[in-house]
Amino acid sequence: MTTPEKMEIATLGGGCFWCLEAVFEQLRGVEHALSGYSGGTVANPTYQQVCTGGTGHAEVVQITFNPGQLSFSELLDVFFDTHDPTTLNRQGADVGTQYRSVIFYHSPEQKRVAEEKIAALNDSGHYGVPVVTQVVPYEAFYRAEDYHQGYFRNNPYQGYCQVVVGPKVAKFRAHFADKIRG
Ligand code: MHO
Repeated sequence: MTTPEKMEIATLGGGCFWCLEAVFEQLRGVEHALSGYSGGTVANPTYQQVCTGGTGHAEVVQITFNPGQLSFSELLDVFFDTHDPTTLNRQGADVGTQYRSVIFYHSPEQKRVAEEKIAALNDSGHYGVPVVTQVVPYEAFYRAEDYHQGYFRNNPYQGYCQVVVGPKVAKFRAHFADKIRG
């Protein structure tokens, strides 16, 4: 008999949640990835409200993962490779605080790992410019509307999916070929 593994939760913002969700749901060790909103001032915001930037939420993906198969540090390696953590409140053409790069930590350990990862990226000059990713305590997550869940999987031919999400997923699959779920 094997004891069930205790799952860990991570909540990450790195631009449009369609992108992050599409990447993380393919990562081995991830049980599920949900698109939603964190870090704002009103409960249960709608997508329309978040899009205005006025509620303060970031588009995020909440990831439930098995730390026995995938560490939080490995999860962050994927996060930092698949979005641009150097552009403040912006990912490519998507501009606004809802697209900010942010790690909502769920434990002192996650906070430490995140801060160490960012320091290491900055020390190595990996991006050539400083990382602007926020590291802030997790407070709440509001699941996005149903049509946002699995958006890339369900709408692969939608324009944004073809132009923005698809290339990010392809890059992830090339860089982390050994970590893709079977
Ligand atoms: N600029 C894109 C972003 C989508 S994302 C879920 C759009 O409006 O379609 O924020």
